[in-house]
Amino acid sequence: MSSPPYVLFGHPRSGNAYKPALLFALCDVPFEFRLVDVGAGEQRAPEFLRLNPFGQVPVVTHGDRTLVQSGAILQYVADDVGRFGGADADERQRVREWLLWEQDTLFPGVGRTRFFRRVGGAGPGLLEWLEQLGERALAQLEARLDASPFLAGPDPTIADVAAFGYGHLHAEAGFDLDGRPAFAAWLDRVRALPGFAPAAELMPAP
Ligand SMILES: N[C@@H](CCC(=O)N[C@@H](CS)C(=O)NCC(=O)O)C(=O)O
Repeated sequence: MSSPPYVLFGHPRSGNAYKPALLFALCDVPFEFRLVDVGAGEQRAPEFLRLNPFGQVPVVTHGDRTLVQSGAILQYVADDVGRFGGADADERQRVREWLLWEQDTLFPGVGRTRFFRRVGGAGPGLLEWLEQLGERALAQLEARLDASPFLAGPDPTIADVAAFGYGHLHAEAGFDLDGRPAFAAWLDRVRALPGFAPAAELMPAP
């Protein structure tokens, strides 16, 4: 394990910020949490933009390194800790594929649908498009998890951590578990992993 302390800048309602928090918990790696109030626009403050020019959470600092983009952060931490990165070259390739898929399909389909359902502001065409993407993402997860206990293979990896970030928020986006038994069983399997903790516990609001 590495020596400098990890610091996570995030928000308890952010599925993207939950991913590194959950990985730290699963790996029993201590980290300091700093709340960024994205609702109040703190992610666009000049001091935060110096940390992450993309103006988003999560950000993780590790010594003098600043890490952004949740999937890239997961890969960094998995490499650093030597866990959850995939057992061999084939699994590590599957992990990379699912990490990109998560940002391409699951996050917009479930995460953005959840966001617009909560705060409004999406025209009907956009919301419908995002909902269709969410349906597709959950169907693809169901198909994969019907064939394999975890996304990259028999054991959990950062691909599962990434997909759990928004997968577990499906209900807040208006999707249910009907007809998705493999997905439901996988959610339970992830929740049963040693060290698992919910987002609100790992990223407490003051
Ligand atoms: N691709 C980024 C997405 C991060 C992201 O969308 N973060 C949201 C919270 S979940 C955010 O900071 N939104 C505020 C904003 O974009 O102004 C990642 O994987 O880290």
